[in-house]
Amino acid sequence: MKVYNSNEVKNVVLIGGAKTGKTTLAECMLFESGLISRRGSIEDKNTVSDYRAIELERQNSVSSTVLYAEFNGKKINIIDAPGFDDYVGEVVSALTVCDTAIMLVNAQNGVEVGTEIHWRNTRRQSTPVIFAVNHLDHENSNFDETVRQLKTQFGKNLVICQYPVNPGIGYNALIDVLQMKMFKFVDGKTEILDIPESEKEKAEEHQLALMESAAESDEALMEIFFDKGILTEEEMVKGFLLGLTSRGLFPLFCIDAKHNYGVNRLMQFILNAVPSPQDMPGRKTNAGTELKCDPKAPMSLFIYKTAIEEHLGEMSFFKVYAGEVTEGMDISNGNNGQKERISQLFVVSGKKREKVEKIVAGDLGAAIKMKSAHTCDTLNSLKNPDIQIEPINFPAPKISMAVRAKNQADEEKLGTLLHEYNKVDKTFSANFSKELKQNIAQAQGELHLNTVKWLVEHINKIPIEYYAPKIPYRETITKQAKAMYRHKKQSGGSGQFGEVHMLIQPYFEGMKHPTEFPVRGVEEHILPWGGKLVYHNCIVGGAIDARFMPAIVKGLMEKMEEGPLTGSYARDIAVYVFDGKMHPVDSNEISFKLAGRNAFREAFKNAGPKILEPIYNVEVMVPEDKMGDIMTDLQGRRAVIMGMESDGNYQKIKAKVPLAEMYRYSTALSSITSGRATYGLKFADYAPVPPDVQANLLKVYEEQEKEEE
Ligand SMILES: Nc1nc2c(ncn2[C@@H]2O[C@H](COP(=O)(O)OP(=O)(O)O)[C@@H](O)[C@H]2O)c(=O)[nH]1
Ligand SMILES: [Mg+2]
Repeated sequence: MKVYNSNEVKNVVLIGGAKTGKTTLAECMLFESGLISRRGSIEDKNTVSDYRAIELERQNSVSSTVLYAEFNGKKINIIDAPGFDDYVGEVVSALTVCDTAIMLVNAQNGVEVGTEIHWRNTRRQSTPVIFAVNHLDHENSNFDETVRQLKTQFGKNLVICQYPVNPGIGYNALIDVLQMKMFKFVDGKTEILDIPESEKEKAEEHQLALMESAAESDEALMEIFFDKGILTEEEMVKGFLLGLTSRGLFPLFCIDAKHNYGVNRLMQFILNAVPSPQDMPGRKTNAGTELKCDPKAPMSLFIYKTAIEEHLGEMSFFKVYAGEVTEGMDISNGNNGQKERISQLFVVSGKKREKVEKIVAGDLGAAIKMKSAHTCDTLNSLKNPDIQIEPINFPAPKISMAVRAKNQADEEKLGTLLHEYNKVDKTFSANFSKELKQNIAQAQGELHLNTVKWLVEHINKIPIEYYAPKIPYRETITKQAKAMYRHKKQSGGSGQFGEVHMLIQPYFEGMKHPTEFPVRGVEEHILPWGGKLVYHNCIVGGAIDARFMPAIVKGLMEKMEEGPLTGSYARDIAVYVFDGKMHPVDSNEISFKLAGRNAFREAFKNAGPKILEPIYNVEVMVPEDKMGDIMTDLQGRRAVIMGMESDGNYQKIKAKVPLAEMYRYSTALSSITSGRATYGLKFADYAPVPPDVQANLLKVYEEQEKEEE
């Protein structure tokens, strides 16, 4: 394959709601470029993009596919992204390396949840967007209504470059306002005709609007437009390039991906008018500098995706940001200092790979068998070994589920496997929680979890099941209490003896010490599970030897780790050991550890003990008409509403909600809003549970303890 220069490459990502036709459009683009001689279809399970077994079975994309089309002597890299929000990680990584997003819209449905979600992703990453209205051949497709919804939702900077002449069954003609021609699709051929009389007025209206929009992007163009009242196609294209780059203009095209109508023209537009990698602002580095796409600079490339490919192992997908990478090149990983050699260099189209000698700044490629390179790493030439490009901002997981192998014997294998899976998918993680004694999987949603389950069961042949995760409760106290405990054991030879008197009280910043005894020493323990244990030595007159103090603290710590109420971690407690007794022969460390631990347990019970539960900050984006239902549902989850903001036709509800009430929230939200809402959550703090909840938790724990006895 030819080596493409930076200005001969365009990187586009296909986004949009599920089933809008992204994968089918990708197939058309490959066909138009001559890479394939026959277009596959979703129904026949033979598209280049959806080639993975899971995608063939489900007939939708679950991960992004990297493709390319060589077209008119240039190269268009295409990333076909999955539509469902559960796979948002794949979209975010593709948006990071692509310079333009093509948003597909189904003309039957107009703006869908997916359209809005993906729009927000492009906004976050400042990616230029082109709209491609698809499915124009359906009986109930509605172009005008689709455009109206797009304008309402995404603003007036939407510029109609094409409109359909005969949408609906038999659709086969569009007016191209940029060229002021009619495109008619007959028997696999495109006829470019003069605009018929009946369409002239409408076309001219659109043309004027289009010129105005293009002129608005640039003062020089504005002047030409004022002077002459018209812009040439070339001038318009220049305006488009500027407008797209600054997100001041969003061109709209018409396609029919099923019949491959309008795709060739869309590709021409991509070549001529969308930003090339050199037109885009540089990528930020961790050092705060900017890495502009410069083929002459020392080489830096960024790994945006890692996939496990059959028979090949890990494949690293990258974008070259500066310089050029060649086969056999020695490189250094900016993130971990490891040296590597690029043994084989590829360009990829679905599962097909072609070996290449060289890839230049701005272009996408892939490599295999990297020793220490992971997603988000920067690999550099040895001249500039330390560059680290800013990592991809992957969304935090939204749901947690406990997961286990159906056969106990597979448990260990599963743990390793899920851990490996995190390398490939940064929006999924699984870790064994020592606290909950469960393997906790975290993901974007239930569809995401099910995809992982499918892969583990079909590819690794380990049957697994998800079940409810335990809640990481905490325990603390609300008032002062005293207790003493004497540990005494007389058996045969040497005995055990230790007696500890203590006072405990809630710990908080600026709390006051009790005044009845002097504080002689303070030890502050920051607990690994949050909060503190502050230990005060108040012993006078040598009632307990200093050498037994560490044993007492150890005993306390043991009980803090397995709280007296429900066995959960305890936190934020101040302990004062103010008296005790020793035996000249029988006192030893173990005795004081036990005395300390049991005195603590007794005191704890009388100190107004409370169970605390994790509270999360939850943000829900809901369509306005569903606000009431969502609020009612949230209130049923013991939520405290913190505020509301509007964002287009959406309302953002901010609330604090106990984690215990968020179980299966994504399913509930989805069923209330028919999948039109999204949410995110983040740990906020611990707060006491209401008395009825506490009573119930105590009861459950007691029963559990009895069972274990
Ligand atoms: N009639 C019609 N069907 C289409 C069109 N584009 C895609 N499809 C069909 O819509 C379904 C979803 O397409 P797909 O490419 O998988 O959508 P994706 O989820 O966005 O990748 C498939 O059955 C396609 O054959 C179109 O323009 N017209
Ligand atoms: Mg798809």
